[in-house]
Amino acid sequence: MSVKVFQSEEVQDLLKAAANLAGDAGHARTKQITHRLLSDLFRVIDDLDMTPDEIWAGVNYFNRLGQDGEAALLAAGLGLEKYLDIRMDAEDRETQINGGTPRTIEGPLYVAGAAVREHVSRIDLDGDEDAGPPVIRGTVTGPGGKMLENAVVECWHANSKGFYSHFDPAGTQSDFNLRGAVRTGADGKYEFRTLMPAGYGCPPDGATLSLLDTLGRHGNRPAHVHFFVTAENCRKLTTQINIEGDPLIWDDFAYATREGLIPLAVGKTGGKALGLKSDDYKEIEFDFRLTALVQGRDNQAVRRSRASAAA
Ligand code: MBD
Ligand code: FE
Repeated sequence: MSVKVFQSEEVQDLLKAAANLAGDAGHARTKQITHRLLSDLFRVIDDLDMTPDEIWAGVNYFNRLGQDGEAALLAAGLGLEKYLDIRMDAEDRETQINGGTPRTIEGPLYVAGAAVREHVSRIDLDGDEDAGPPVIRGTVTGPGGKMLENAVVECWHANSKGFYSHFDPAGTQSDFNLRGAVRTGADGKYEFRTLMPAGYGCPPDGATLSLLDTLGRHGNRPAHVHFFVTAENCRKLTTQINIEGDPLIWDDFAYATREGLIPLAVGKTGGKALGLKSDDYKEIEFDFRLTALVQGRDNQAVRRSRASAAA
């Protein structure tokens, strides 16, 4: 079958009716986007001669995706979240904002509500036999390289099994294990004492991995640590660092790895004096450079639905 009906008046009228373009009621922007998305979908069905079976498989897939609570995970895996970063990067270039730490995707596993500590936070609340203790430290600077006091660095990462607290399928981690927040002093310094993460893998029975399997892709991320960095009169930075040496660094299913976000992990001794679980530890130094507001506005802070808990 190779019919082409998209351009017909009947179909064009149907699209306008479905998005209520002619009506005054409803939300104009949502109507515009719905009309365009639906139009593009209808066009693809015509162009690729998609069959009813394929359409219903897709509809059913959305149901499964929602049941699994994985829509945001799929958005990362299909590069949609990366695309938003590419667009923000381009906007920054256009407005000549440079010198900031590269942004990279937030991902779906942040939990709001971690206690904010001064300068240093030890965030490994639970033991983890398979993980050594890194210290992640550095400074927060603003436009012009000024050290920022009262900047807040939030950090979250997986344990040695690649599981995040709050979302752990084994359900064995404390609330806020491997999640924390610190406020910088006048020296602009922050420090997290923690345990080394391993890479994340999509839930094996979930809708996301099922599609990735069908595409012949994997659903794994290299070991990484997420950050939000906020300070007065600066734009909120959303970024991650990778743990150097992970074989998946340049094969991340969520496309979050970037040059400039792979600091060295340097072997050190003296961990006992810092209260770490072993004297040998890895020091990861990473400095955050924040950028100025754009016409008084933070144009890179993203509103999205996020988990939260009480610390
Ligand atoms: C993660 O830990 C993550 O960072 C992303 C982007 C997607 C899934 C799990
Ligand atoms: Fe992550």
